[in-house]
Amino acid sequence: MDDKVIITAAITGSIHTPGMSPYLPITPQEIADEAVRAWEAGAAVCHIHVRNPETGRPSPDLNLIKETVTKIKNRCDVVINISTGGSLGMTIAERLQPVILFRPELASLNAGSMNFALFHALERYRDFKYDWEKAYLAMTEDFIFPNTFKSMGEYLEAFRSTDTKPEFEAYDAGMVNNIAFLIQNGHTRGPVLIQFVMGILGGIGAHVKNLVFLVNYARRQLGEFHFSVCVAGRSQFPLGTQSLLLGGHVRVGLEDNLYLERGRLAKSNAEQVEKMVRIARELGREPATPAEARLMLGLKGPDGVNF
Ligand code: KMH
Ligand code: ZN
Repeated sequence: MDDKVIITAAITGSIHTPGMSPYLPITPQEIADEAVRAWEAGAAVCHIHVRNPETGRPSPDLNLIKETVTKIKNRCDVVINISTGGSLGMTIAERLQPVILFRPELASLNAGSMNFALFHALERYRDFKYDWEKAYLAMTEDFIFPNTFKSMGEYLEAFRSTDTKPEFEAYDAGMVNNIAFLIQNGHTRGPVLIQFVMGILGGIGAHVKNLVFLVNYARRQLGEFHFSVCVAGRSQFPLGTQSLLLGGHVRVGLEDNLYLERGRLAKSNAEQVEKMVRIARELGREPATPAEARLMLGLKGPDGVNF
C-alpha cells in the first residue's frame, strides 16, 4: 500500500476564529457535516476540535465532543482523531479527558512545549464577529503551550490503556528528539505516526528544505515511522504536495488554512480535500480508504471506541 496516501481533514481546530471566515464550522452538526463531506471527498481521517455553538470559541466541553464524534460515526467509517491539543488555555488534564472517556482510535499528542503564537494574525484581521476573538489571539504573545516530558508520559500511559494511537504533533526539530526519548524510555513504541506541523510562529518555518531536514532527521532518530504534513497558511498545498513526493501523508482542512488558493476562501473542508486528491492522483498516489488507513497505522478499529 506504499502508493496510498492517508488524507486527514482537520475540520475546525482552535487557531482560526469565526471572524476570519464564514465557512468555519461551529456547531456539532456543522462539524459533523463537514467531516462527512470530507470523507466523501477522500479523507480517511478527520481531526476533531469543538466550539461553543453560541460564540464559536474553542471549547473543552466533553458533551459537545461526544455529540460531534457520535454524529460522524453514525454516518460514515472515517477514522476519528480527537485533539488533545484542545485550545489555548485549557489545562493538561482537561485536554486528555476525551481520550480517557471516548477511547478514540487516534488522537493528537503534542510532542513538546512552545510559545504557540497567533497574535500576529491581528496585523491582518481587524474586524471580528465576537468579543473574545481579539483577546484570544492577543494573549498568545505570552503563551506557552505546555507539553512537558511528565505530561507526555502521562498522556502516553492513558493512550496505552485506551488502545488509542498517538499522532505526535511535531512543530519543530527538537520535538522529533523528544519522540525518540519517549520511545527509548519505553513510553511508546514504533513505528510512530508524526504530524509535522509547519509554519506556526514559535515552531519551524514552512519551507521545502525544512521538510526534507525534518524527514531525514526523524529517519536518523527513529528509524521506521509514518509521517504526515500540515501547514499553517498558504503553503498548505505546496508542502502537502512535497509530502506526497517524499512518500508521506497529508493533512488539509480549515484548522490550518482557510483558503483554497490565493485570495479565495475555501467554502468547505471538502473543497480542500478534493484539491489534494486531484494533486495526489496526478502524482500516482491514490487516497487510502479509512479501512486501508486503519491497516497501515495499526488502529484498533471503530468497534474499540467508546462513543
Ligand atoms: N490548539 C493548539 C494549541 C492539536 O490538535 O493537538 C494545538 C492543536 C494541536 O490544535
Ligand atoms: Zn488540532
